[in-house]
Amino acid sequence: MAKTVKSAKKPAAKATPKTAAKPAAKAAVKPAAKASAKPAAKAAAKPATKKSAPKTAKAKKPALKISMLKPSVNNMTVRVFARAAGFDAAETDAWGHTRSPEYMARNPAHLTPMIEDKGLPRGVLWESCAIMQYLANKHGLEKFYPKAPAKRAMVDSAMFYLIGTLYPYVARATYPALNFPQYAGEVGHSDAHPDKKSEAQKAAMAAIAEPLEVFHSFFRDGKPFIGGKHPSIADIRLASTLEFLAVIDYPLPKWAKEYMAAIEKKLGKAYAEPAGDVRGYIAYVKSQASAPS
Ligand SMILES: N[C@@H](CCC(=O)N[C@@H](CS)C(=O)NCC(=O)O)C(=O)O
Repeated sequence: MAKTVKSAKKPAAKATPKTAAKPAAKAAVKPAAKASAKPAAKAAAKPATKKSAPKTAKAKKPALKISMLKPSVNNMTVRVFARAAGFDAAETDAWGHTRSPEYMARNPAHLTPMIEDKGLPRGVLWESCAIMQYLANKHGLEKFYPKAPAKRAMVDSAMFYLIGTLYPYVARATYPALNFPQYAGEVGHSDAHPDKKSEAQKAAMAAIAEPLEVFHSFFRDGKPFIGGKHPSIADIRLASTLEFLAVIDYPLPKWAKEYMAAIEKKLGKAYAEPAGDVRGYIAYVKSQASAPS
């Protein structure tokens, strides 16, 4: 377990996050100070957990620079993975900086999580699943991302299904409660009557049950995790995503609660620490919502 993850910036932000798909907001701000990770140790880029690591010399952990937002489950995914896989990760809080010219020059999609890596053609990579796939490939982390094509295909399918089907429902159901901006073209983003927005939110909430059950019955298929006995990157992605549902008191089925608890138990602090940031943000927005005005 990586004890080495360093947060370069402030604690979980409390203000409204500038998440996905909101037109460029604010004045340009300088990107958060670059974290002080050492340059990627290429040759030594083996995870510290490898049994082959010499016993005498302290095994070097691969260095990793992550730009992230603490309240986000997309970011939580990569933050959990980085810790669980034993990276020497330096995290930079990109809160309020994703639309700055400096950030956008590197990442025109203005998204987090984003990693920096000299080996990449453009030096950076965004999309949580692509980041985990890349790092697992590069460092041979088969425990998280099996190499056998058929097993790998199931992990990929679960992640694409999550990003393409489950996540949009989760976003529509939870973003209004999280005070995150919704995507253009959505009822929640429009100037529709609040009743219509609430109807759309409820419809999205109702739609979550089906894909959720698919993860359980099809992808897990009786196994503790999609990855088998050990959580795969698809499991990290799924458990992190489900964290958002607490903001709407979504009644998770028993299996899902047990599954999330099992992942947290298996990954320990690697999971609990980034989850704490998401949970802290949810507790904060809930306290604001129930506060007398
Ligand atoms: N599918 C992407 C979603 C990434 C995403 O939506 N990131 C949001 C935070 S939840 C973000 O960085 N928004 C900042 C912005 O759009 O300026 C992933 O899984 O990484």
